[in-house]
Amino acid sequence: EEAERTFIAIKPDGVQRGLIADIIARFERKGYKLVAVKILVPTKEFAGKHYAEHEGRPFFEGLTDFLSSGPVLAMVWEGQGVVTYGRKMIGATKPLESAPGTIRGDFGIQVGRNIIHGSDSPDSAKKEIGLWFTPEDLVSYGLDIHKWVYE
Ligand code: YYY
Ligand code: MG
Repeated sequence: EEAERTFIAIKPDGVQRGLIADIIARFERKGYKLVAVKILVPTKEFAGKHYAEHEGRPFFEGLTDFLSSGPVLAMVWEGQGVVTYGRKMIGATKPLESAPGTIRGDFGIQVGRNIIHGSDSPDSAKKEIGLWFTPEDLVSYGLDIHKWVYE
């Protein structure tokens, strides 16, 4: 059975606010494995591809302008339940509706500055990982803590 993976990106606001280490620590402490990571400034066109499902919505221009406005930390995380649980750790789309303890709940206020992206399904995860990374970018390695995280 194939390992479950999700695409996580810290948006320009999260990078500028110095939240990279805090966010990585949350996924790491949960027991998930980091299999790819890079920092880059996406072009507006690339941001549009990433958010293609939202093309035509009133917030699309602002959203793609914002995602391409500065460095983004793109990551792939692996582990059981990582797509759904990753979204739980991220919180609701609107930070003021995100529970305290979630990333958006702890760090954000407005929807257009909600710090982080996470794939919403295994299908989107596959698409987004394929858009942001090549297969060779994904590192395959064993993690010795896994015997303490998984039965
Ligand atoms: O998956 P998630 O990021 O939680 O929300 P989406 O509904 O996919 O929207 C993507 C992105 O668009 C959201 O993170 C912020 C922005 N956005 C917005 O600026 N205003 C909205 N009313 C809805 C979404
Ligand atoms: Mg979404």
